[in-house]
Amino acid sequence: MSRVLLISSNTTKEPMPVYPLGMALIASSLKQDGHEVKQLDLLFNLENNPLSVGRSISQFNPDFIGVSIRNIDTVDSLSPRNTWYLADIKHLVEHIKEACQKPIILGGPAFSIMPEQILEFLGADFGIVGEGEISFNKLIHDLSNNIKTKKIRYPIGTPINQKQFFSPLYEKNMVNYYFDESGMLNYQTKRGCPHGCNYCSYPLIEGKKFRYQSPEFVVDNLIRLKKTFNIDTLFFTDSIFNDRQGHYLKIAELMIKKRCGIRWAAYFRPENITQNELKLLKDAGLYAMEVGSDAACDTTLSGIKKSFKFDDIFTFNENCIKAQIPCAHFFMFGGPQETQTTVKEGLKNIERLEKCAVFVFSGIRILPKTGLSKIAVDQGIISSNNSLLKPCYYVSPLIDKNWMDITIKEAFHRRKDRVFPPEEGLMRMRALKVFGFKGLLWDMLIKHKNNKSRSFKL
Ligand code: B12
Repeated sequence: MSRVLLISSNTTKEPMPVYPLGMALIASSLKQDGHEVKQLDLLFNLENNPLSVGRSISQFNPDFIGVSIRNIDTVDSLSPRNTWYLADIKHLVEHIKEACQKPIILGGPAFSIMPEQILEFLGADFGIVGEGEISFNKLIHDLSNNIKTKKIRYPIGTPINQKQFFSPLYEKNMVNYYFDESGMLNYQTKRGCPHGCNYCSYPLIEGKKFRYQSPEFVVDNLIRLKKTFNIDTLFFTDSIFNDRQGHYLKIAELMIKKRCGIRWAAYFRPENITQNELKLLKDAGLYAMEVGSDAACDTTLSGIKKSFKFDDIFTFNENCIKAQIPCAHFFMFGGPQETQTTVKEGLKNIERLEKCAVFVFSGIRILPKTGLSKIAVDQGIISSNNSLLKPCYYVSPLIDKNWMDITIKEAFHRRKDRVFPPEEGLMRMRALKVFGFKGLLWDMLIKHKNNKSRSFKL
């Protein structure tokens, strides 16, 4: 059996610190196989001890080191911080190499989006694309037995099945830190995304088919989380919570039946949802929805290959108002087929969305192996040999970005529930945090009848 040091390299606290769930799952699967595991979370540890990496390596003396990489950048073309997280992670890898000569294995959502580029840039030894629970154990087995192996493994082709899901190995001191800082913990109930949106990386990370945990498994884990750590609020990290098969409703039913007592938020796709379903979700603890509306008119929705129309977004929002569930819609302007006409139409459409928060991004981060990257090459926006490691944004050649940004800003002027540029939202969140507020916080920007204690005068 091996000694494995897992390091979560993510240190960003914006928009909130996010518990390193991927690392907790890898730790769980390694433990189950009998390995000795230490989880080192840089965000939590560096605050307490900047020397934690070197110290952990010399104290724990690992045989293997796994580095989890969550973010590449902020996906925000207007971010004045212009953050590119991989630079710090390169320093981390150099630091590890100075401390020991053990194999460094990379994984995580950011790594899975551009594995070849990141492995080369960081100079690590191996990498696993997509879910790592079973494949990490196999890699360790092969390396320990001198079995020849490729530098990068792609387990997405043989995804883990329903019975192979693991319960995350949450650690008490980390849970306390993240819950205190962000007011929530996280849990994933299923993997995969069957939708073919052309800019999106989710199928690269999780595969194209939904793979569900059984409702019993989910709810037992939630109850354990609550009992062990006294956690009452969480975010379901599923790419999309409302799958068309209605598996999410079964989870909600069981949460009610077992009196789970947890309030939660999740990502929703703006598709047909009935009042009865919304009531069920609310009874099960749903308190806020982040809606992947993504483009603001039918032309640009079809430009990014969405199968819904703006009317669906509108109806979804109206249903949520009736059910009194706060919603935040996320839109990207500047995608394929964006013109002055579609920007104006989109802003008019957004005006129709009442009692909700709206966040707008300008341009779309181009990621490799996506339909958008092909369009960008065809339109001469990027060259075909661009590694896309550094932030690169698609902006429709039919639009002047400056004009678009100014027009959106003017349209949202003086509205607290409309956020553009995205950094504006971070500033509002920071201000609220100073007053001790925690959580998603955008729900405080909306007037809702059932939301009195958390409402802002607009
Ligand atoms: C939910 C989510 C959020 C929520 C998180 C809520 C919460 N409290 O947890 C919110 C809205 C807050 C959020 C914010 C952001 N997010 Co986000 N988010 C996601 C999402 C949909 C799921 C992440 C998740 O938790 N998955 C579940 C866990 C269990 O899976 P996992 O971490 O991938 O781990 C598995 C594998 O990756 C692998 N693995 C993980 N670690 C390791 C380590 C080793 C050694 C190995 C072998 C394998 C391995 O095995 C794990 C188990 O199978 C992903 C997209 C996606 N589908 O992955 C984007 C994603 C991670 N986010 C992204 C980004 C950019 C951000 C923000 C920077 C956006 C912004 N400007 O605000 C912030 C950063 C927040 C932060 N503090 O880090 C990007 C990151 C890549 C990139 N383009 O840079 C993603 C991939 C989406 C995208 N646009 O492409 N996010």
